[in-house]
Amino acid sequence: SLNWESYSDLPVIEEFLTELAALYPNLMTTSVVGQSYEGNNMNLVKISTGGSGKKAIFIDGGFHAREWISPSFVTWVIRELVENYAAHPQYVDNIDWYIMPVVNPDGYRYTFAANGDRLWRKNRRPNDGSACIGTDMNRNFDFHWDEGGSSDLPCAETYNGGAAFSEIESRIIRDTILGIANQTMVYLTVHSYGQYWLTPWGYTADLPANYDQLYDLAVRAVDKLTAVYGTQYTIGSSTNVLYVNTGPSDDWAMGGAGIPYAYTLELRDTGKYGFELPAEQIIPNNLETWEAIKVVAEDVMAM
Ligand code: 0X9
Ligand code: ZN
Repeated sequence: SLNWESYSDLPVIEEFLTELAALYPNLMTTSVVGQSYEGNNMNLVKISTGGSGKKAIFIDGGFHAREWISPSFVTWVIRELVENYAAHPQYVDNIDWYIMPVVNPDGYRYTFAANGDRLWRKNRRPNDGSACIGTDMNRNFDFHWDEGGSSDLPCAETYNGGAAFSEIESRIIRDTILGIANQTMVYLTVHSYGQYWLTPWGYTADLPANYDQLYDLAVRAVDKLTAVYGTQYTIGSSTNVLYVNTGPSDDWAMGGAGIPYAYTLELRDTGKYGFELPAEQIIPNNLETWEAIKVVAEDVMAM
């Protein structure tokens, strides 16, 4: 069963979701919002005490297959909100949480497979007219799509898919977010690595109109994260602190879906182990990052 002492493949994560939802039916429901290209489930967790008109936070993990700490952290958030509800009931009483722990399930499973590739990034749909497989789902969203920092070549790691929303997984994420966009205040997409707390935009060095607010919340969240073990994060807009890239989900969440706050989190580390973060770091990573999520939740409660 799922623990945070090692990394878990999709079936173990799904079993965890099913079991937790069965134990806490008044707090958590899981649904399958679609199937990936290879027929894996696209799971959506809703954590809520019911009622209507509540503000929401949407979190996804596993965009990039090899970033194993991402689903590991996102499942930790689920556990914390549900199993540890009594320690901080206000987060679930006042906020609806929508969480998709593994949005690239085919790629994720491939990184665990004996005949797979631990460092696979993209999804697993074969490309027409090419021997190379997969699209970078974080270059596939329809907001300034294909305007730089993505590739038109199917063999590239940052292949944009050839058209916006060419990928079934991207479309399922899009439709899921659009279904709750009017209540969603914050979109968080969890990646690794680099220890960055990124705001849009990726398509331009210009800053979003609400950048001061985006930045202010990020600083307070990162302060709490750093306070746990001293882990340093870099905060800023994607273009300004990382690189130009177009078609990522956070740009679309703000620019396309109209969600006021969107962030990409790049979790541990800064490159010593990179995507292959040792399992001993899972719990420390998750403990410190959870402190930041609490700050986001407190702000959403005040919005
Ligand atoms: O390049 C990416 O997709 C992300 N980094 S990663 O190493 N996890 O692949 C960064 C995306 C940042 N978001 C925007 N540029 N808007
Ligand atoms: Zn990533």
